[in-house]
Amino acid sequence: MTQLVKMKICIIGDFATGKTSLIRRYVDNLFARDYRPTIGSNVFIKKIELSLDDESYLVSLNIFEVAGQDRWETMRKTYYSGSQGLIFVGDLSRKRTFYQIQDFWYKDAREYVSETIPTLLIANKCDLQEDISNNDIQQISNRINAFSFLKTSAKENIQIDKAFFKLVETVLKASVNMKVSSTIITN
Ligand code: G3D
Ligand code: MG
Repeated sequence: MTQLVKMKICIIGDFATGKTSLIRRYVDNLFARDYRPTIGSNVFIKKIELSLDDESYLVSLNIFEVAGQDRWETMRKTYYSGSQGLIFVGDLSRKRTFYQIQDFWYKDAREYVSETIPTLLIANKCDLQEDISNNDIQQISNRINAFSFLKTSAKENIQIDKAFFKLVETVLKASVNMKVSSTIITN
């Protein structure tokens, strides 16, 4: 029997790091954009099937992306609340975007979500000249408690499925381990 799971994740990072491009690549044909002015974010939905410990799951993944910065201060609570996983996105061609994750975005998220929330760091635009070393990315990854960092290119379609899949799998494992049955709807 397949268990249906609803999962909310947030994708966070500076303007123009490639958040929308990554999601569009990932969600492709099943792309369902729903701009909700009340939330101030784009919400994208993708259904994913996966197996874990002899159970099969159909995950309805809701990906939230901040649409504009203007209303961030008032909207961020709604945005983060109830999210089960986080993806921080830095732009490999702009070192500063990674330090912004550590100094701003991570701290911002931490006001609303637990330190233990499954977190992935995406280093996007690996098709461009890199402006930051792997060591530096690894350090930032550790500081924000990410379980891993992955280099991607939304332009060249590199490692994008893998990145989202890893996060979904990690969230699912964490919720199964914690027996958070409220996130699992069985029918
Ligand atoms: P955002 O949602 O984080 O603000 P976008 O970022 O997805 O809107 O992308 C910002 C710009 O970066 C876009 O360029 C987009 O095409 C480009 N971009 C996104 N991902 C990659 C990538 O992996 N490699 C390269 N080379 N460019 C990328 P434009 O010029 O359309 O504004
Ligand atoms: Mg965007």
